[in-house]
Amino acid sequence: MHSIRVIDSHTGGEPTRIIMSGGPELGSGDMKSKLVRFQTDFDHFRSAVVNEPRGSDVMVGAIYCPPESPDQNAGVIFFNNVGYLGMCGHGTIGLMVTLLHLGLIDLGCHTIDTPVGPVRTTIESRNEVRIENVVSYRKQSKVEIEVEGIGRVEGDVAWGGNWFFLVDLSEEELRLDQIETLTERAWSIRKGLNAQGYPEVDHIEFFSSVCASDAHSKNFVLCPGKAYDRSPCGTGTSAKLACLAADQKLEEGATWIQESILGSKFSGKYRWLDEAKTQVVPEIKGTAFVMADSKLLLDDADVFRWGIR
Ligand code: PYC
Repeated sequence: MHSIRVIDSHTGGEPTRIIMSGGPELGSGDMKSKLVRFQTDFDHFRSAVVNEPRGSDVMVGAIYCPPESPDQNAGVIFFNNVGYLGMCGHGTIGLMVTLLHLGLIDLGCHTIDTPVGPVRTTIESRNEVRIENVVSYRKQSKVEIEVEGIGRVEGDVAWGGNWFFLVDLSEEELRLDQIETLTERAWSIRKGLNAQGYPEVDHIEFFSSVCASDAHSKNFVLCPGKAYDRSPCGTGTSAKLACLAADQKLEEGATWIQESILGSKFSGKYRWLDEAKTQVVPEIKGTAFVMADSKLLLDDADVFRWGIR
């Protein structure tokens, strides 16, 4: 019988399950090479941890690793029901709250290595974390695609640690009781986009200006495995900040409150990385809660021990 110790948390309603021990041995090297080893040799661990019957489509998993260099505090690789994520904002907030809960780190500043670069974090209290995300940018604005069953759709392609297609639905109200139609709409857009020259984009983000009075925008984010993000999505909010900056719709340093489809909120701001103003360094702040400290058991006799794939 193999056992894996995991800690579950949620950030604005979006779960994160972190492998603390009993996970795959990823060896030494940088986070990119650890990610390749995970994908190539140990993908069954990913499925065992996040897929049914132990997990669900919405579960985001993570493996806590040693950092690339002793100057950093930890390394992390995020994954989901279908594969791996470059970065994960809600997951990093969950990771920091988890490490604090376990007494592995203190309040204050810590740098975490991810496969797409280091992320600086500040744990402000037991549940509140600020992250300085990886450099983000808008790759292309006003991309027009033809979507089966919908017609012409326009949006921006942007990087916020993952690739996003951001569609402005300003006049529409994004409501929880429309999850199924929003999911199908976003999935059709993703298929159209991937077929029409943007294979890298795996997150679709709708945003509306119909939102809570203390927010600037409400979003609906469809993740790569067709589950919607319950949180406002840290990498999606970073991509949004990059677009706002490029359009000169938000001043450097000004606060942006992003509401999720559930009503949970992240606050964000950005600073320009370069004088030419092509890339931003986003900062995202959110709240996470630890929910479980458990041992997953993988019984050799169980045909579903590596999850339903
Ligand atoms: O918070 O960056 C995020 C995220 C990505 C996928 C789900 N959440």
